[in-house]
Amino acid sequence: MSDGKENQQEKANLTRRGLFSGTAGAALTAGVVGAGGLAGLVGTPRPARAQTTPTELKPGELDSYYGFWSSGQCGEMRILGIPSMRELMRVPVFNRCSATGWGSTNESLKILTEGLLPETRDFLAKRGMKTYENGDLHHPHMSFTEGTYDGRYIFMNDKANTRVARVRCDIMKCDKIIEIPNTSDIHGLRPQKWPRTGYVFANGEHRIPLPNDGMVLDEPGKYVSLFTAIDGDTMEIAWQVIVDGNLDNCDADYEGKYAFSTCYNSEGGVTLAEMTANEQDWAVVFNIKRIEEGIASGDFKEYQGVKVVDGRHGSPYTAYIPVSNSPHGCNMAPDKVHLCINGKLSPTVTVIDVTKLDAVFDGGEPRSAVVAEPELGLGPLHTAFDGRGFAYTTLFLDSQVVKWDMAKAIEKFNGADADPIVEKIDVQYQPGHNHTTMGETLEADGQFLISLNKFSKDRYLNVGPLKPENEQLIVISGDKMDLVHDGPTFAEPHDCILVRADKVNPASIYTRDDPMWEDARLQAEKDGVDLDWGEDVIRDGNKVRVYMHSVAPTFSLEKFEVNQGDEVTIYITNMDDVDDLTHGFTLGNHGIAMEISPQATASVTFTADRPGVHWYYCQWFCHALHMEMRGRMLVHPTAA
Ligand code: RUQ
Ligand code: CUA
Repeated sequence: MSDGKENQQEKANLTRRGLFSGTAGAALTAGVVGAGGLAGLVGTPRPARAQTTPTELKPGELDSYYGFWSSGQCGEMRILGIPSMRELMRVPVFNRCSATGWGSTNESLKILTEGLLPETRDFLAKRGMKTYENGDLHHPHMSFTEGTYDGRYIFMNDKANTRVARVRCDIMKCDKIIEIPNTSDIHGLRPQKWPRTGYVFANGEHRIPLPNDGMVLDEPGKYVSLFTAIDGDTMEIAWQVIVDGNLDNCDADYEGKYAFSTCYNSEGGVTLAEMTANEQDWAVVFNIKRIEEGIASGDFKEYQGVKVVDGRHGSPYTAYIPVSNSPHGCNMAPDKVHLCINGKLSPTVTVIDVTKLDAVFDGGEPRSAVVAEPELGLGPLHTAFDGRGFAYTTLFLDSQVVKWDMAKAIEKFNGADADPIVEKIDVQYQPGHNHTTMGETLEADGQFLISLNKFSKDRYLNVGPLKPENEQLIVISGDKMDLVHDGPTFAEPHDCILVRADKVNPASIYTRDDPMWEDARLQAEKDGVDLDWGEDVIRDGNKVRVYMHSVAPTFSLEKFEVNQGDEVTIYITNMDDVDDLTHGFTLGNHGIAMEISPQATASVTFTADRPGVHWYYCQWFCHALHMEMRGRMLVHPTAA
């Protein structure tokens, strides 16, 4: 390393240490970190931390947790390594992906279209679209078995276009997307924790008429919001419940009895002023067994093929527990007992003892299940847990995370002179979700906390008016919270989960019988082509099917010919079976590119309406002769 570089490295280290040593100082000095400015910062020694949780990885060392990240309006899921905060992968879900061809390959289009409602398909077809091109992915959560992550699937919502998707954890690809009928804008999403997933619960956030067919328009009193239970195995809708108010976030208990949602807009308003007029809104409790019994006994109405029960006030299916105005986060503690409802507009978190809910459903007073309501600070949005009885709540307005003691909060609620607040730490800035390692499972281990901050302001080099967000890693294994890392992210990761690495065990290469390309397999059989090693050009009227395989650095067809106007489908199987040997297929000047990972088949269909010579090439660097991995499509002009 040259002196200059070393100096820079040293500066970077100092900057980091300096910035972490005092957050007030950081706010003042960020953006003016010249050599001179640094001296003052570095002079402030940071308190020694009791280092029980290693945070810094050397090159080549592996992270101890997977982080599964939402990406908000980017529509994809991201995988990070924790504690390094390195971004490891992006998994396209509701978005389009230029690299992998998600949204243009036949395999991805099938997943993106098969779960759409017929009405949506028609609507999109009229606009020349097969599926939506955007999504707003907020909440990725893994499937559970007996209260902990089981490494099968990750489920996630699309707020923008009212969908729920599933990612297979064996290959880290989305395999199902469904549109949720009868409701609008899926927001909160959580899987059932016990005995297994089971149901995936999803909240329709915005209230609309049911049915929303134009017969009711400006009559907000007739709008409703629906809670949906999806069968996580089949990705079919099990049932829906009509509720009062707008549903926001949700969670489930550790007994398989109840699911919960925060619910605002008890006013039934449509403007901000109307929606926040009441002093109180609710936590809604869904009684799963009663709902299942209600459906079995025929107490439902069917809308768009879904069984819908009426869970508005007075129904046997729900309980509405009054909490302060406009609650947001809804977080079940790993002690199996306490549910935290985050106040947002109120400085409080309402703690509900879920063992008291049976009595509420037997006619008890709804507030009798509330066992604490600590005042924590301004703008509490989400709460995470360490498995040791402490809770960590983000304070959006205060730009802080507050660590508090649940037992003390309960004592205080019962009149004891107790202070539940243990510590507050500044975060940069405006935190939304937070999450602890394994914190939403019975294996919560209290090692790390991530604060997902909506604003980064001065924490990074200025990149223009659109700023990244800032995600901060906080060590929580010691007595004091210790902020150890800033990580910029692009719009807008709402939520994440931190999963112990041994819970997830993805494959390194595909198996040839993967269901992902079932259609290609069936078509090759019909065409009498060996999908693995064969290559052929099959003409079927003006449909042409081109089969080839790839082995670095070649495509088995270096040339194929079609006629202008043919509908061409290209099937490529990657017969390499070594880690990292992904090939690609990019067809020049056709807007076509796709990923073909080891032992996978991928296909794409297009109309060959440009006569001439068109090169295709491999866009995944696979070999010393990768640049030469290419071929030609010759398109014969049709006689005019
Ligand atoms: S939300 S910042 Cu979409 Cu989960 Cu709370
Ligand atoms: Cu195959 Cu590059």
